[in-house]
Amino acid sequence: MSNSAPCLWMRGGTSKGAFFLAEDLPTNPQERDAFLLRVMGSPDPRQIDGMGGADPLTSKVAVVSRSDHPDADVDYLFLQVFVDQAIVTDAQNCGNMLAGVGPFAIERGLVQSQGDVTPVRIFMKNTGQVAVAEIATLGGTVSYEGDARIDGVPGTSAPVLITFKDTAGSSCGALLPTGNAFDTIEGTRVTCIDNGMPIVLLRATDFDITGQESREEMDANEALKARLEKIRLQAGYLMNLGDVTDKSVPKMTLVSPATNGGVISTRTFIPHRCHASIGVLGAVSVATACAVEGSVANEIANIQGDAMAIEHPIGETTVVLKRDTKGKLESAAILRTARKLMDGVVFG
Ligand code: NQM
Repeated sequence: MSNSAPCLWMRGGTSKGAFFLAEDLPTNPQERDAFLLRVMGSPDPRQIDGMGGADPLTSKVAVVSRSDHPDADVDYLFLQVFVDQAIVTDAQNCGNMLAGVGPFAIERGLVQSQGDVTPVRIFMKNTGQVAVAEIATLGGTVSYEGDARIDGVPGTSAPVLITFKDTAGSSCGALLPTGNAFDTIEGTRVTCIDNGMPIVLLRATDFDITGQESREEMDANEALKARLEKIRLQAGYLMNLGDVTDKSVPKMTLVSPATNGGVISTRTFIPHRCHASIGVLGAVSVATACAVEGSVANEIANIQGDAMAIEHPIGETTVVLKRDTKGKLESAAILRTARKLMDGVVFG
């Protein structure tokens, strides 16, 4: 079993992790996962013996290769390495790490830069759709510096504009996998939706909280987390995901009215810890739910157009929904940034 591999460590959006060429990792998934657990230092709440940051958002892996897909330049497989359990899962996608895939593909020569902005077409293997990321390539090399700003990341960087198409039902087979705008699970009204990320939306007030609590307050609320997990395990079957005990989906998003001029306010469990902000595809799914009549989000959403600011613990993430002439959702676009942090060899 190999115990080292070339690796680029990058921040992608509000996540951080390891980017590998597929050819540099063991082909056997068990061997690959054992290597990645050692690289991150899992299972251990502090990940002290590895590179992981003791947080699901900094314990992530992107595996990239040239694509055979007719509409894509590269394939991207996302792997979530659990922090305190020996689990590596491909059961979810990650739109934040996705922001680093274009720069990585150009850095490694999988895609040639073209002019000042290079579009990189990325086949997301976890869910089977193509996303297009526009990468700044001034002078033919990837530029990381620029004036784009996203909540959750200090300072500014070059923009990475990402457009998603055909994400409805990416993991669950349908945008509304239960066939309903809302369902009742364990006596609680929920909306199950998948527009790139399977999400269960719930009203914060149904849990006797305001929905404005901090990430730390949410994480400390054991009664809330136990009730959410009970609902999540049942939602897994209703959403065609089966037994989700060891899966990182569906995410659980508590919604409340927006307080900063956005469309809606969120606190998202991913699924056992509260997200510092919100995932990219999570935000796309929440924005979509806001537009679904009868959903638990729609009744409190303050919709003013197709640019939907989804509020979260440390700011907002704006999703731009584009529709065809019949009003059917065609694509969703989102602004991210990325930064190269370290290029070298990592040991497992
Ligand atoms: O929803 C965290 C993140 C994510 C996923 C998570 C993501 C997305 O913020 O597209 O990016 O939900 O586990 O990195």
